[in-house]
Amino acid sequence: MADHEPHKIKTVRLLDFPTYDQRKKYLAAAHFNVFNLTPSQVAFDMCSFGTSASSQEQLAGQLIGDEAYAGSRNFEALEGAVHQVLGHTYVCPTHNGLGATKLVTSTMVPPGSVLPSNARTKLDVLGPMKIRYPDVRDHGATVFTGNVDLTKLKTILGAEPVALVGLQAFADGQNPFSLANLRAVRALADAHGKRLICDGSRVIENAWFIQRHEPGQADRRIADIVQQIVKTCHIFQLDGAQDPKCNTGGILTTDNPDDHEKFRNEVVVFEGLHTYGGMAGRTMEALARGLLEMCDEDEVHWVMHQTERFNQRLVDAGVPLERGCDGAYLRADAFLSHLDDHTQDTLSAALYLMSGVRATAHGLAGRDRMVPVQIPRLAMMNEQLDQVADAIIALFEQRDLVHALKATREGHWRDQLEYHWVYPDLEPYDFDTFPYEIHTLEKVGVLTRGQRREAIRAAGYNTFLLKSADVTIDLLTDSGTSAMSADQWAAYDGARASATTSDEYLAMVAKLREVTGYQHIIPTHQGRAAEHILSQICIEPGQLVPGNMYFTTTKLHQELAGGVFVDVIVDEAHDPESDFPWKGNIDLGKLRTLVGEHGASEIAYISFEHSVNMAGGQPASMDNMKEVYEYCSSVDIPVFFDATRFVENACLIQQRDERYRETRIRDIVAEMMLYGDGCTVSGKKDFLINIGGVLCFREDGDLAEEAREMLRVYEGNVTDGGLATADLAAITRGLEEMLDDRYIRSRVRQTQYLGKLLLDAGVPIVTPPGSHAIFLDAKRFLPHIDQDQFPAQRLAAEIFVETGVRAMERGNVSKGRNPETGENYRPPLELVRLTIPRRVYTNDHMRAVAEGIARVHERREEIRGLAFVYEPEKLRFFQARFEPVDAMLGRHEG
Ligand code: P71
Repeated sequence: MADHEPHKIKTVRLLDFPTYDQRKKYLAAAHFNVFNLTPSQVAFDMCSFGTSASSQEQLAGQLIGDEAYAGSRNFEALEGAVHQVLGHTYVCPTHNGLGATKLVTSTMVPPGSVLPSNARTKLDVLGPMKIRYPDVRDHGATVFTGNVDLTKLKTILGAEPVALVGLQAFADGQNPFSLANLRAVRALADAHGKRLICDGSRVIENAWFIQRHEPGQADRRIADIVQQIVKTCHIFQLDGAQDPKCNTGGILTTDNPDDHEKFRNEVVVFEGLHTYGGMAGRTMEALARGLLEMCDEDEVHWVMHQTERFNQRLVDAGVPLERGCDGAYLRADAFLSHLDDHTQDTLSAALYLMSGVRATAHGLAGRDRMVPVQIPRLAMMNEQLDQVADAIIALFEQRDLVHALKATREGHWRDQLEYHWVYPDLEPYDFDTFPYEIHTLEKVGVLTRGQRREAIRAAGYNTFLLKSADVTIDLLTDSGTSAMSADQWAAYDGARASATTSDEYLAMVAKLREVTGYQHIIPTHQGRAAEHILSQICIEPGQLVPGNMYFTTTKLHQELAGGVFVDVIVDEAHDPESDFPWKGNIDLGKLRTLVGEHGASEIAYISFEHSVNMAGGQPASMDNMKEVYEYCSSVDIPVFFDATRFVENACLIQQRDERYRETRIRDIVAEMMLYGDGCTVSGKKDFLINIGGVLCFREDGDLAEEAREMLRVYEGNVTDGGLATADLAAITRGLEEMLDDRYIRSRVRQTQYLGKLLLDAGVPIVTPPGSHAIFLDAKRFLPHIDQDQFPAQRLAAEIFVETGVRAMERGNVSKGRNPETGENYRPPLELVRLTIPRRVYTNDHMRAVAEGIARVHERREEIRGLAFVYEPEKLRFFQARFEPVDAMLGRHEG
């Protein structure tokens, strides 16, 4: 059973969770037919058609070779994918599944003929075309409920003018057929000289069901079963908006050149040319890639696991449903058994009113009595699905309160229906989860344990030297690793590049002024560039720079400017077991003593970091920021924040300081920034971007001018700092998204969830869990390894071998050597950082991480230390290489 997604999130689409009052308003305006709601009025849109998350390769393909009209290269890609995946020789492209059906009916179904099939949903198309459509599904079947009743089919073949024998894979979303039945249907069709056509839009789900339930099929691969299904049919059709994860598109494939010739001649009439069939080139490209990806064993198993889990939760609560291959099909009449009329639309309206979830029947009114609650393929996380299920269960428990909709407009099609309603008094269901869905994804590494052991050895036991592609869950850093939103990408794409003053620059400055309250905003390519400039203009050689624990690049730039970093963080920060909630605080006593000893003029400025990285992502309290600022103002020492993780700090203030529980994140941030004179920011963290930084000053225009002098020389224009204009646009958009309370809470809660799982498993971590990372305490994890044999470095390596998770050493190796003694510093904190990228991983990933680390913890006694085989002079942790001491001993002895 898959225990986490075999991919990570590449880009997200933001979700609104409309309030109860908004939902009432929207529903009335939609005439109580949820079809009329738009996605922005909906919390979760439970429809699997054209709503799939796509792969990053599909997304990239959208920009390749569009609109060639004749002989397009995208069509060649599509043909190649069809040959490889489906195995048919000929492919006729169509604009979607309807286009394919149209070509088949107009070339192969003469008036008056009949088309027996196992699916009822086809009625929506064939009914209006006046094609008779006898149901040949075996209603007595219990496992393969989509199987054809062969006796019935035989009778029809013998008695009626059958045009084609139709089959649908996972018919109506609920009924799979078996390979045995498929072969028998084919034989029967052959015996009567008829063609078998299969609509395989859900062929993957059907193949998975066969793998699971048909005797002798368990060891076959999905890809194999899919090809057998296709090759057993004369004609195969597929809607691109289903299994191939596209937003539209379709194909019609066959091995028969004469049939293909018919389709080719017809396609130009209704669809487009035979080499694009009414699809844009980009759709063909995405379809080709989608076909190549759709049989991926891990991906299929993950999707089906999600579906089964969702169904099971509902079944366990007694909700009446049919298990679907892509979700739950609620039995509306049983769900609202006290109502006579309009049960489907009433159920849809009630669920929306209560929770904002949209689930609705489509097509012809009265075709069936189901409300499908479909899961958009790969787009939702289990936590979200659990909550959708809980909303349905909560409605089921209150079903007696629901009265029936009253029809005010009738129609044949569901989208035509309109109603009036008296709102039932339902208890609203509020979502409390990640406010985004998955838009595109990136597959993650799938090395075996043996391959990982070899990879870490080749990387000199340094996780910085591993290849990302070999990593399954990458917790090296939260820096530059965020998943951008579709809105950020749109802003990025829409930006007009300029080497002068861009609109994007002006917008970013305005936004940052609003967020920080600081007047002078200077873009830099990333954080260390801002640190370089600040250090150079504000530090006189020999001056002290007190700060709340060092960060590697920050301290290095202070030293390069001739400054001396002095740690004035509270003592609790150095104690991984202390539960003090504000371990990021500056110890005002230490600071006063320092100033008393050296005089204020010897202090360049205070380097005050939010959510202190090296301490474990620990916050400073609002009171501490106030007190430090008050004191420093009184003695004329400037305070500069490292505001890299200021939103996370604000979130922890909201969580831990009673007085701020109801204060919005953006207001907490604004107050925090009041207590400083400026800041450096690595935008690659809280700003939700992959590159960028800023240097800001509250009001000191002279300092800002000095900084710009350096910027022009070292970085780029004063209006871009060396960033692309497009990156500025992504920053501005990210600044808004990071301040969404729902987002930042879900982010910090995810980190805390990982912390809790590890604590529950008895793994020693720095407490309390911080905001961006969980830090393992290597001294307690591996007490038998001396610090000069780098327990944290070894632990990070072992975690990779055990689980494919990449972490980062933050201990003796990172701290370096004391230049005077030449000895390692042996810092009090010897940690392994598990850093959570923003919007990239799900809680199922977190669970897998915790379980893997718990396994390492169980075998901790067998783990040995490391020795340097190569040690660079500066920032040695990046490039250092090691060898296990056990191996070296072995070598020396042998
Ligand atoms: C992190 C990073 C990236 C990093 C940097 C150096 C060594 C290892 C990893 C970067 C920060 C940071 C703080 C608080 C400034 C920077 C430098 N963090 N301040 O945590 O955390 O910013 O990378 O944009 O230049 O993995 P920059």
